Amino acid sequence: MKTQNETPTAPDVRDLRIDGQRLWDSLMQLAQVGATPKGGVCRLALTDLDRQGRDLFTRWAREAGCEVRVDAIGNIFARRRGRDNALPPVTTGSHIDTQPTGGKFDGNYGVLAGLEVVRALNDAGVVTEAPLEVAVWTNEEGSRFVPVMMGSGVFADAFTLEHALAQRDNDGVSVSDALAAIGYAGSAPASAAASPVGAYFEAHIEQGPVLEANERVIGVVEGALGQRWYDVVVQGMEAHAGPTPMELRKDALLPASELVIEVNRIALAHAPHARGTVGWIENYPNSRNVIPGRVRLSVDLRAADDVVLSAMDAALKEAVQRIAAKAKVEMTVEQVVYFPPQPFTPKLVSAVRDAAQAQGLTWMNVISGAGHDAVYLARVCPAAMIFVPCLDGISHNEIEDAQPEHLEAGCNILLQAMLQSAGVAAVSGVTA
Ligand code: HGY
Ligand code: MN
Ligand code: MN
Repeated sequence: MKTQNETPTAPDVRDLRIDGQRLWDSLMQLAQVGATPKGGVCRLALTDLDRQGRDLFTRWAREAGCEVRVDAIGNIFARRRGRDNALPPVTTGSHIDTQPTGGKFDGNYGVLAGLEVVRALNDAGVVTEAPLEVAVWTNEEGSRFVPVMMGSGVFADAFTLEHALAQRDNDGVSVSDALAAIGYAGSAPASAAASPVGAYFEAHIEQGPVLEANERVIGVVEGALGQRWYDVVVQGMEAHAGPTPMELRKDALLPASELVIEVNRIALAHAPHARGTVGWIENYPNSRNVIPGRVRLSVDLRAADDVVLSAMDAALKEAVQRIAAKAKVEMTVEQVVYFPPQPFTPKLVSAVRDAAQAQGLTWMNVISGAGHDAVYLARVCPAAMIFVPCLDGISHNEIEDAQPEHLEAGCNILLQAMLQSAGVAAVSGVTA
C-alpha cells in the first residue's frame, strides 16, 4: 500500500483480502432459514422461508451501506456506490432459493460472497470507480416453478415477465400471487435494458467432482451446458388391478417407465458431456390396487453442443411416439425450458484465472454442468463464474458441504476480479 506522502497512483489493492470467518458465519446464519434435520436447507422459491432469507440479506446489505431495490420479478439488487455512479455496475450474486433437499452453499455462497466483498471494501475504505451490485435472483432452481433461472431469465429477456408471473406450481399457486404474498413484487423494471450491467461475476460451488478429483481450489468456468426441460403426460385409464386382464389394460406407468429408460439411453448415446434425468414423477391415482391412469413426469436434457442437444430432443420425441404407439396410450411432450450452451466472456474468464494465479491458488478450466444465473446474464453483459469444490462433488443433497478455506479463496478471487472490472478510485482516503 502507498504511504501518505507518495504521489497517489492507482491504489494497489492486490493484497486486499476478505474476512473468511465472517463469510462462513453469514453462510451458517442464513442456513438456519429453512434448516433441515439432516443439515441441509429447504427454502423453496417464493415461500415464507424465501421471504425470511431475503429479509435477512436485505438487512445485512443495508447495514453494509447498500441501497436496495427490488424488481418486478422479485430480483433484489444491493448497490454499493462508486465514485462515478453513472457507470453501469459491476454485479455479482446468485440465488437463495433451494431444492427441497438442498444444501447450505448452492446459490447462498454466491450471494453472501458478494456481500462479503462489499463488507471487505468497506473495512478497507475502498472507493471503486463504478458502483457494485449484489443480486439475489428469483427462483433459480426451477423446482417449485419453471422455468429454471426465472428471475435472471426475465432480466435478460429470455422470456417475458408476464410468462414468468403466470406460471403455477403443482398446487396451482401462481408466481404472481406467491411473489405478492412474500412482499417482493418490486417496482424496479426487471430488465437489463432498463438497468444495464457493466460486468457480472458469480461465485458458486462446483456441484460436481472435477475440482476435488484434480485437487484444484478454483474452477475457471469457461461456459455452461445447454439445457432442454420438458413436461410429459402419459394418459392411460385407471382400472381395477384384479379383474382387468393384462391384455386389456391402459396402464400409464408402463410406457412412462419405458420413457425413463429411454431418457437415460439417449444421454449415454451422446456421451461424454450429455446428461438425461427424470427427476419428478406423479403417478395417478397412486393406489396399490388401481392400474395407473395418468403419469406426469419431467425430462431434463443437457449437452455441451447445441447440435447434440437438438439430436437428443429429436431422439426423445421419437421415443415418445414409438412408446405411445406400442402401449396404445396418449403421450404429450411440452418443452418448458431451453437455453443453448453458454460460453462466458474470455476477458472476464482471464481475470478469474489471473487472480487465482496471482494468489498462488491451484486452478483449472471447467465447464459447468449446472445452469446458473450467469448463463442468462452472459446474454446482456460480459460474464464469468468462479467455482470452488464441494465435498465429494455432492449437491442438491442435504449433505452438501464445502471447506471454509475454499469458500474464502473463491471469494478473494471474486473480490479481485470485481475490482479489476470496476476500477479503484481511492483506498482509505488515498485517491487515484
Ligand atoms: O438445474 C440446474 O442446473 C440448476 O441447479 N438450476
Ligand atoms: Mn445454484
Ligand atoms: Mn441448484
